[in-house]
Amino acid sequence: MAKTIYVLNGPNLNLLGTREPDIYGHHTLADVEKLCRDTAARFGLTAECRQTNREGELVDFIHEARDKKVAGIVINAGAYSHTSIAIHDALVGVQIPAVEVHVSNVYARERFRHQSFIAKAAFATLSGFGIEGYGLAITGLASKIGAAAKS
Ligand code: CA2
Repeated sequence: MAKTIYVLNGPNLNLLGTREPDIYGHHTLADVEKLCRDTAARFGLTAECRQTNREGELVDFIHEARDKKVAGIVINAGAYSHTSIAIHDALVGVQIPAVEVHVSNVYARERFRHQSFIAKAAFATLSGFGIEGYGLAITGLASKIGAAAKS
């Protein structure tokens, strides 16, 4: 059976493509999720995509990933990246390989975006590649978990 990965998006990422295109581009969350499903399929993986505006629900999704024996997590925790010890602790607790993604280059923005609690629990971070960062994250995650590209 195909291995499953979770793609988790946090607060306000449902607004992608509707405002601030200079920072976040024109693509929508639906575009992100399609890109993730398509990229995962290239490695024989199934991407299950979730978005929530609630911190605790992100924690619940991470716990659910452990219960369902998910092979990896791609997470853009949005603004919670910069504040949430709870999400950090959940990722450390489940011991599932995780990649952090940011659409924008957070290091070229306000100082408060330079800190990430998620980065400390992830094996890699991608920031500033636009939505392509999700595809790159899945490619890196596939390599990490030993999922080879299908011909
Ligand atoms: O660059 C990213 O992916 C962020 O995680 C996006 C978060 C931000 O708080 C992080 O610092 C960096 C915000 C997501 C809000 O997305 C919007 C998209 C369009 C219009 C308004 C908000």
